[in-house]
Amino acid sequence: MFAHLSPQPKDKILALMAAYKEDPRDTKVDLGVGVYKDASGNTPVMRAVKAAERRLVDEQTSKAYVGLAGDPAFSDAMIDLVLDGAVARERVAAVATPGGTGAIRQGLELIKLAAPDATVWISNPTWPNHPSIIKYLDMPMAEYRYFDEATRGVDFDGMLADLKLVKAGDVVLLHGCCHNPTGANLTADQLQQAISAIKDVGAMPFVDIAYQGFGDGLDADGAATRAIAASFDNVLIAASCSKNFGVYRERTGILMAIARNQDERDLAQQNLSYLNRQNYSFPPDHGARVVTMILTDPVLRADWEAELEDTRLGMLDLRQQLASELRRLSNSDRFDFLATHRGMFSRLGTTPEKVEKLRADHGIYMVGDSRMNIAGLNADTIPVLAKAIIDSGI
Ligand code: PLP
Ligand code: TYF
Repeated sequence: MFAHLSPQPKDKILALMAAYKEDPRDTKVDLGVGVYKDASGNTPVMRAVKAAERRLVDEQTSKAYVGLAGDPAFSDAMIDLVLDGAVARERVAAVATPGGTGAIRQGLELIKLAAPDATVWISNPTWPNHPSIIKYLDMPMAEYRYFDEATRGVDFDGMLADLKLVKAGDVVLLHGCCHNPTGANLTADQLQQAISAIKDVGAMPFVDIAYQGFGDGLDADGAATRAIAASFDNVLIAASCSKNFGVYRERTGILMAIARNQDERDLAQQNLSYLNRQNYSFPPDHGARVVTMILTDPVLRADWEAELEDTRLGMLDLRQQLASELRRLSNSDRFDFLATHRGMFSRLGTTPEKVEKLRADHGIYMVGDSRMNIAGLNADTIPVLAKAIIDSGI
């Protein structure tokens, strides 16, 4: 049996994480996997999460199964957080999923059930698990241009030109905020143009929002998702709680399907519960319950928002410090894009060879496409990275 298996491609980000652990140098710098780290390199359990977990331990009286779609209170709280009334609640079907990845997977499977021939359009580049899961499900896939290698901003002309090639009934996968891996995001005006372009061709948007609160703020980061949700009859939204609640390993996420009306919503809901049943029956509950408690308790929520905002501002400050150090060392503004990018990541825009050289010569680990996790930096490592970038001729 198992002798017939073929080796599978490795996840490059996770392989890099393993290589970093193996590196004996105490000067090494981890800018790899997308996990938030504070200045001392810890990934903390957020205060409100700890408090909610304590309360859960004290107050939870049963661990019996919940339901195929998860706890309805989790759906309500997350729909409110992400959509904030942008569409009528009765149009939104939702299921809890194991993380944002689970939501993406279930969303793609829902598309496959509804429209097996639909092509899923992904940004070039995108989070590698997007194409990986789409390929695994054997769904048609295409790419739209997204990143301008010269400016390190969005190649918006290329994106719009490619969106014109999308066919009616296709699906366009968009990042809700804080684009992974580039850090480059659409302006509000560009977003409106992209929405018009997707409407013109008659395609459906699928929004992946994994970093709400890491870019311009909790509310601002939801704006693009809300604008998209309000503009189409049908939208899929995969939201992850891994980063903004710091509950990575608890596997907490949600898939929302916006339907035209309540009947269509009920059908979507029934299909989503069916898909959960086929894949794992009941979704994980612990993280979802913690998130629900935080979102619905005013004291916990205020503390969570405050800590999330500190986290966001800390990353923004690191960006600005790095851009400013590079301005000083290069005597130019060619790295200013780092301060314009938003979220955890920035694509530096250099070759895999130079990325490898940074690793070999300086112990600086970034993903091969030159994606850096900004949260991996601190006041001590910023000058080290900036000097290494300049010394490597980037
Ligand atoms: N989508 C993007 C773009 C991501 O970067 C991540 C990151 O982890 C996810 C989705 C889903 O993450 P998780 O499954 O850990 O919630
Ligand atoms: O892009 C990242 O680094 C995060 C974490 O298979 C991640 O999204 C990386 C790889 C993976 C799952 C999550």
